[in-house]
Amino acid sequence: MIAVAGLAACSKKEPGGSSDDGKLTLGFSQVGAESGWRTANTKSVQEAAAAAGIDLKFSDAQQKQENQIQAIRSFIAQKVDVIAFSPVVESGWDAVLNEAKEAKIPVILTDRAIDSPDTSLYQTFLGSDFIKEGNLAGEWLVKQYEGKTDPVNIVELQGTTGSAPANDRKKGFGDIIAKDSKFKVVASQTGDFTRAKGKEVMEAFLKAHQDIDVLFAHNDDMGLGAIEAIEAAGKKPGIDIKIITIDAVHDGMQALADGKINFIAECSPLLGPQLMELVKKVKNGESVEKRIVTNETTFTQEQAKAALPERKY
Ligand code: GYE
Repeated sequence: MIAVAGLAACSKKEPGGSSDDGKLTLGFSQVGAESGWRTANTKSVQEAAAAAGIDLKFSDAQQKQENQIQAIRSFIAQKVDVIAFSPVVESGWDAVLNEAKEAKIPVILTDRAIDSPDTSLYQTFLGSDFIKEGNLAGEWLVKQYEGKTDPVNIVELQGTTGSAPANDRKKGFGDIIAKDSKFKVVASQTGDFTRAKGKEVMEAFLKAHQDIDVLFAHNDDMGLGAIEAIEAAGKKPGIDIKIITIDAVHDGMQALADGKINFIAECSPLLGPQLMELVKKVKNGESVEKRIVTNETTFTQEQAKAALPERKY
């Protein structure tokens, strides 16, 4: 009896959310506009929604979890068909996602994961394998110093504290270099995924440590900010200090091709088209894979030169 009543209540929900034109409505809560990656991701989501005829309610959280929670609550109040979001940090989502579940609005995680053990709070998670990206960065570094015994002093610019890409890239990189004790992370701090913060923190690293051999930055933008700091300190990025980053957005690829970055592990921001397919499927009640991993590659300086002319972002 109870189950039947529940179903009846569910089928009474107005289809199409607040739009009365019969279009599917998607509420999307974006992290912010902190990096070139994010800008490309936003564009991909907006263009793909338009192409799929999906009515997109887009909200920018300016890197604040409280703004994302507010946006999700407002999507629930507006009775959107599907909610998608890229969680700024991993923890603290259970309450608001339970509200979405109560309201029978399916949720899709894009780009970043949450750490809740309750996987019924979302339908699927579409995005990169950040641990693998960190592994790839570490493996490249290990190869560069093969056969050498001198200590290698590494500084690390972490992404946003508590975010899935910062946690996982740190771990992925750390696991690989831990196998050889010559690799030493002499300083590791957050640069919040931005150019300005990357520059500021690198300036502090350079003041505190005279003998930095390698910079591992969790994204291109922080690496680009750090390049400015390194040049201002009279050193040559890519030569005096080897630089490894993640993303492979246009400016990062340009710096790689110019010899200022040494290696980039790609993280694709072009999630829009796949996301719209998933939105349609979950709305139709079709089953979807719980985890969908993005296809990615890596770039050396030579590969960046070859890829740049065709690069879309
Ligand atoms: O690497 C960084 C952005 O979550 C994968 O967020 C994304 C990361 C990306 O700010 O540039």
